[in-house]
Amino acid sequence: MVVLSSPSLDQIPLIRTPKAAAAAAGSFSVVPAIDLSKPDDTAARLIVKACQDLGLFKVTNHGVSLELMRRLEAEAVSFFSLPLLEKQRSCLPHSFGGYGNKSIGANGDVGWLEYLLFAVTPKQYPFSSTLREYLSAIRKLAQRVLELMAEGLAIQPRDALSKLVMGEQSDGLFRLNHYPPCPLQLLHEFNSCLTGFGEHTDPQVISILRSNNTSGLQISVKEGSWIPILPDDESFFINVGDALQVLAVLTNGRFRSVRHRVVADGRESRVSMIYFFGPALGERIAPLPQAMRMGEQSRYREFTWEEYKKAAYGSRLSDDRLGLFEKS
Ligand code: GA4
Repeated sequence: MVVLSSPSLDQIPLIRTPKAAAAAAGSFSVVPAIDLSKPDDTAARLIVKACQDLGLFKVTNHGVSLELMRRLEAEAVSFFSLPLLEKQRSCLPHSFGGYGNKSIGANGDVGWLEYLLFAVTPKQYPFSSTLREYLSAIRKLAQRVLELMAEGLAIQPRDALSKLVMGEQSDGLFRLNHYPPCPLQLLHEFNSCLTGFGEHTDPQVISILRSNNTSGLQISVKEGSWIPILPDDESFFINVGDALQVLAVLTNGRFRSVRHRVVADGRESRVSMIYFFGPALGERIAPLPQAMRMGEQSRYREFTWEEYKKAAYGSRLSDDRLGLFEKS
């Protein structure tokens, strides 16, 4: 278990999270676990089903070593253990957002967390060799999963989806989040419902998340009801983002950009690392023609990733961003 103190978050403006429906009954959702060592057609079919049912799945036998995952986690823990001033001063090369503390985005959202957020492109140099190694392993994983997805959707060529996010110009982001423990008194006051990262969907194509063994992640498949996800530090959780929901318009059901949030546990430190795979800024985000039936229309007007990203970054975390692009 990771144990970190929370000296830097003392003044956080706290927000209560509405209780999760399923949590009240004490049940946890079982996220489909897709074994990547199984034959491709099996994995491909299961991935597509999970993207339609929940918009979330986890992968096992993914080929990324647990040692690498733990090594990066340990580096994150040492970074977050530094004094606040040092963290704030830490200037990452090519940093996009750098270090952030309780404030999320630019429009007033807050949460019980601190983080490092920065842009990743194949040419850029992340701040440690462990991170470089990790990002390269996750890129390979994303490529594999997106190729399986294309296979499951019967889309040709096999790299139709993966090439959107693998190019030199692709707009990837990486985020290290630390949700510190909080004083017991506060936990009681908030009835164990302290917002870590408020509800939202990810704007990108897919996101690949790994966290330590702490609970906190919840998803919503029905408005207003939340399902806690059992932690699993050996698997990667992969979720559908807004861009993929638009791209994968299927005749037999849509992919869901899953609404998710993190409720701060308060007792344990949660450390998560997420790679968000976005396309190049000029990429057109429109349904893949191969997946649509003849004559079928998209629910959204056409837009580029740049337009969508601009709208997303001007929105509040919980906003329905795709709604802005729906045809009237
Ligand atoms: C959600 C997914 C990623 O964490 C992120 C977030 C971004 C940010 O933290 O700056 C946003 C959020 C995320 C969507 C709406 C806007 C932008 C905060 C926010 C209020 C890095 C991303 O790409 O979009």
